[in-house]
Amino acid sequence: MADYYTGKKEYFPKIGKIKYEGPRSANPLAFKYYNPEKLVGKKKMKDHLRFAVAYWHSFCADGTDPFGSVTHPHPWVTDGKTPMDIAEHRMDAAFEFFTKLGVGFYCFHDRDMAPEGSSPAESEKNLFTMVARAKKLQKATGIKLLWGTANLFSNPRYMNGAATNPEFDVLAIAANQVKSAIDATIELGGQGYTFWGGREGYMTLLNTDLKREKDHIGRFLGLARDYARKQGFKGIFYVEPKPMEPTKHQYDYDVETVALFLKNYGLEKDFRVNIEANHAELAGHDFFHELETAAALGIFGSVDANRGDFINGWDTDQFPWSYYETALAMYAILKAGGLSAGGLNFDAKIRRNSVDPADLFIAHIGGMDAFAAGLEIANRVIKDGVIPGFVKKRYGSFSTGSGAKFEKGQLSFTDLAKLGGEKYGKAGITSGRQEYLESVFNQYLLGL
Ligand code: XLS
Ligand code: CA
Ligand code: CA
Repeated sequence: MADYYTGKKEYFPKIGKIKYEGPRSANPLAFKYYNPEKLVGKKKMKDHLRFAVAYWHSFCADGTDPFGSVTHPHPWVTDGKTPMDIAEHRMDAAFEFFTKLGVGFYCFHDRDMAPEGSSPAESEKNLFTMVARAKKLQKATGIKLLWGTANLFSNPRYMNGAATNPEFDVLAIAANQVKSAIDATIELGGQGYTFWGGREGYMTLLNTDLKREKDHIGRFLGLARDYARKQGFKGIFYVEPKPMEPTKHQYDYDVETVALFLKNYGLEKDFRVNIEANHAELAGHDFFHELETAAALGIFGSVDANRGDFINGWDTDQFPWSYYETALAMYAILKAGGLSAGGLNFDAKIRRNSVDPADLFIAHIGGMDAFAAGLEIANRVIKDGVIPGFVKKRYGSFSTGSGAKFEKGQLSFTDLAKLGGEKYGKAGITSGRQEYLESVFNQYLLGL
């Protein structure tokens, strides 16, 4: 059993269970808006928001960037004797963090949890040793696995892609790795399994057969799904769109691109999208757009809640803080029927110069508060009904008469043209009232 639970070692000894203290609290280690048991509409906040912590950024990332070395020397790493020893201590620290923070879920890559061995068999053994420990810790704490995934981008063998690698052997090695990661996810009762195509794209088309690569990854995902279903996996598969970085062009560019990809390869029944706010921005969209698009296409699944920086054009993976962003996101999510089996995963890292051990807590608390406030604002928008009512009315001409017939497919193009001929006049000169709606939204933001 883990160090923390046997009382042998605490990794965050100065920090206790984080509590809700309300908006006026000056305690950085308390929630200001996230009050897990509070009812918002018919559900508790914690059930609306389904927060998850990302294992990789929180317990593996060490502040290294292309310009500098480690700034976060984690005690579970510096005290560790072997890679497996480090992995065990890291997991204990992780579960201590999850419980003190009070989140219900976590997400992991195979290689975050267990070190790669010198053979596939050794890697699998390492992973399953750690899975056994995680299973005990999940049972002791009630923390659940939102989704698992395989890291198919760090090892040099994946420099030309994994499922889209021009060499068949690499694709087969990736399958071997994904099989173990799926088995691990099933063993831990994971509610989802994610595919993020980090190196599944190209750096130049001069060396790339785009058609073959897309066919290969389409087939790969289908085979992985069939395997997982056969093993009894009942959860949701996610593709996580991202337009670029580390490749120049990634095949799962954005939600719309992924939707077509899923249809083309017969994956649309089992797969949904895991939408990351930061990736939406990199694709030239806003987060709201990607969420609404996914909902419209019936593939909305889960969320990576980390944002970018509008001034920087890369994946900064920062914790959310803007109420506009979280309120618009929660508005889209509530309209889509909520998160169901998905969650809000903080795929975010503290800044390199955030070196106080409390910073990891404060970052998550801030992100959770931002989404809790966003949820309340979105709930007010929906409850009050002015904005949704405006939209409904705006399309009212399609709800009755000829408009309704058109939507039901009861008009031919000739019928339509004939009606158009009769409708000449003032049609179309109607205000979209954007500024009005924006100012109404601002009122909800302040709770009015
Ligand atoms: C990287 C991605 C990655 C996925 C999981 O940009 O966000 O962290 O979420 O592989
Ligand atoms: Ca990211
Ligand atoms: Ca992500």
